[in-house]
Amino acid sequence: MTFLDDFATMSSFGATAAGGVDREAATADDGRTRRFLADWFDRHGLTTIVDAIGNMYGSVEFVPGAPYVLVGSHLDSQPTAGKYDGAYGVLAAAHAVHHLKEHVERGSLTPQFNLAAVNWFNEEGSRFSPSLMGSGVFIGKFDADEILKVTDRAGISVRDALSDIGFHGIDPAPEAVSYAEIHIEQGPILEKEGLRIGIVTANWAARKYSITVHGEQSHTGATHMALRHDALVGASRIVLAARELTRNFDDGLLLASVGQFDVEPNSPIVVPSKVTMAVDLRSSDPDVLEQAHEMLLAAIDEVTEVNVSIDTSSLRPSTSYQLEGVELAEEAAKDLGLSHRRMLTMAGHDSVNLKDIVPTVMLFVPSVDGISHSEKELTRDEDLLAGVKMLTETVARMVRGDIGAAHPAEFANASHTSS
Ligand code: HGY
Ligand code: MN
Ligand code: MN
Repeated sequence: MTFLDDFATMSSFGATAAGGVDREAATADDGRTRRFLADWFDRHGLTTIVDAIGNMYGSVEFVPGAPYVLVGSHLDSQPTAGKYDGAYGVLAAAHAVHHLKEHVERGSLTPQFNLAAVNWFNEEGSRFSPSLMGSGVFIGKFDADEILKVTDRAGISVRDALSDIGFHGIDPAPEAVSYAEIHIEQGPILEKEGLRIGIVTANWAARKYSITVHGEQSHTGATHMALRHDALVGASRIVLAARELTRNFDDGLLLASVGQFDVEPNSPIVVPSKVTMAVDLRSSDPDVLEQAHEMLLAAIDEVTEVNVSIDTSSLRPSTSYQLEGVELAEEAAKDLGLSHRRMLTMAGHDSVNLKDIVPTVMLFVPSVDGISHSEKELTRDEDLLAGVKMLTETVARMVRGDIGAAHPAEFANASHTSS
């Protein structure tokens, strides 16, 4: 099967009528997609490993005891999403790993490290918050037991949801020496500039907030206006304040939205008692993000008539991908004759986590009109295929040891001295 055939099959799980997919983390359709991937690993001689937080690895051991070059992305999606976000990178990783396994078996690639394709659990953070969950546990930023207790809006825990689809695993996660990921750009730059490959140098800074607005429930048709404490009015002021914040900065420097909003009790004849909402602020400039943060807090302070609590507030700082990985990817693109440029990522990716512990390479392919988190998401077949080629060449260089800390002899020494 070719890559495009496999991608078409994979995109049939959770497919929507409008050509996208709907498979939030640990839903039945995520489970179906995962089983397809595990079966693919099996058919291509890769060993499926599932860890306690539901990360899946299709691994091949070349050098006993050596750590792994990991290459992956995520299969979970936003609700009514595009079919490329994440899933493309997982399937590209699987194909790259299989191709390189054949190279090693033929003797045309001498590996220093082992190799595994990865599907990280719950990158999107739409069903279970926060996002980048599986990779966050992998790097030790989150505690697995705490994360397994997180519940969705229906009260179902991560642990139960993963158990229900058969992916609450018991295998230890492999040790990483380096990481690579390919993803659709989700922005318009590569398409506009007519380039095939983006090589990511850093991520935008982001702040995410969960906010609850507490009002007082009463009768819409019988409560005097002066006596109302309408949670929805307070929440609406915050929605508009977030939009207004962006006007304080040059165009494009600050992005702000409320993407999630729940009204209680949500009856036509009841003044709302409670609204829960999620605010997302992002900037390429950390100072701008901090100014926007202060302005948002000030705007929230001005909301009277109801009580506002900020339940969680998290900062994803802007950090750089290791230069050695950027240069490795540039060399690979040059040797393959693929046009490329350096760029930033506005969206979060599992690679943002992985780069905190190992040298990490993040690659982009073009998105038509820059559309993402939409069923209209599209990346052209020739760009998908060029990306698989680029990822495969990049990972080949990582497996032969062009970047990454140690050499096999050093593992032997390390295990002797530590035992
Ligand atoms: O961009 C985001 O924060 C998401 O997790 N991809
Ligand atoms: Mn993604
Ligand atoms: Mn996404």
